[in-house]
Amino acid sequence: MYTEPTTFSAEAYFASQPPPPTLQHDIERVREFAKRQKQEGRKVVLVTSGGTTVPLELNVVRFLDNFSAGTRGATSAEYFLKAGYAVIFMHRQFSLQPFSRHYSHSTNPFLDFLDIEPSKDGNTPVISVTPSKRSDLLEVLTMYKDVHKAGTLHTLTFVTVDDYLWLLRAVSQELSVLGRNAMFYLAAAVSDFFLPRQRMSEHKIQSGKGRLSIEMDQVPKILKPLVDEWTKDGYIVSFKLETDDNLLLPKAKAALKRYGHQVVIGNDLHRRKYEVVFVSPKSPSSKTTTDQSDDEFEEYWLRIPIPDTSGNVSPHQVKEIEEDIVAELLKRHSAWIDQAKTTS
Ligand code: 9Z3
Repeated sequence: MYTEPTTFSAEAYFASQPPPPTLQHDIERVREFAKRQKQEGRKVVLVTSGGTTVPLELNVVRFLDNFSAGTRGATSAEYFLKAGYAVIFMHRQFSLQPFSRHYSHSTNPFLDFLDIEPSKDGNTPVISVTPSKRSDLLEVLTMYKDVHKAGTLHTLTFVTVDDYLWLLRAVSQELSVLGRNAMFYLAAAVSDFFLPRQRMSEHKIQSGKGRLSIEMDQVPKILKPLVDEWTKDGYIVSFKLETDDNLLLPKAKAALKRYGHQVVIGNDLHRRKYEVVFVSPKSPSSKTTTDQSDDEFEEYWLRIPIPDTSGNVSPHQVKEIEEDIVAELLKRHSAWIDQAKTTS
């Protein structure tokens, strides 16, 4: 008989919440991808991106969602690819993706910069790209085609927090073959609370009975087994999102003490596109512990100027903070790899 735990450990969670139906297929593709990248000598980064949902019904009509358009993840994935990394891009279905993000239907719909030219021979008209948009498109399209040809981008999709957690566990286990050459860039906005399947209503929750109360459980803290069990040597970067500035640094440090990974990137919801803070242990080799004092962590602030929003600048010309975030991480990841060589 199923007895529900009061708080879910990762183990209890995976024992009671079913895997997504495509998990086995996804794992096999990731295994092949990781093997090929290893043979070809590339570093691999898992980028998670977008928000997870928490369904309230088994036949789901309603769900809770987490804020995230997927800009951070999709943009960063492009910079990792440019730097020669292979990328596993694990994203929320329909959130932004590398390359196509430049032509998002809401901010830069591609139909708006296609022209129809009358045909010269009286037959089919010709479609052409508006001249002012050509150079940007050419640059994005060239990168996109190159990445396809090189086979360095692998995409996975999640919707619910269940999908996300099952996938994260499986992918991280597969990436352990890469040892220190694997990086985890956990930019997805992951639900903190969920409704276990065993307590979900089968059908649409009916209205007409007044206030709706739903008691949710805490999603297990998945960074702990990620660091300790699933990928012992991977370079792990998590993100901390806050709306209260005063909480950002204490929460980032608390996460490092608790999980013992390499970097927490803190961002404030409203300033996230122009300012982030890297928090990491002062000595990267030291294992963090819960009783570690706050001065054993260092903070590194990254800021870019707030761009001109007059609309005169092409989205492609605007400086993106992810370029600097990724550049900083490339240095840190290399140092982390070199460190293992000198200590072994
Ligand atoms: C982030 O903090 C991301 O930077 C954003 C990116 C979600 C703010 P957008 O996709 O936004 O560019 O619109 N991601 C992590 C959020 C999160 O759920 N963090 C957990 C927490 O803060 C820890 S893993 O507790």
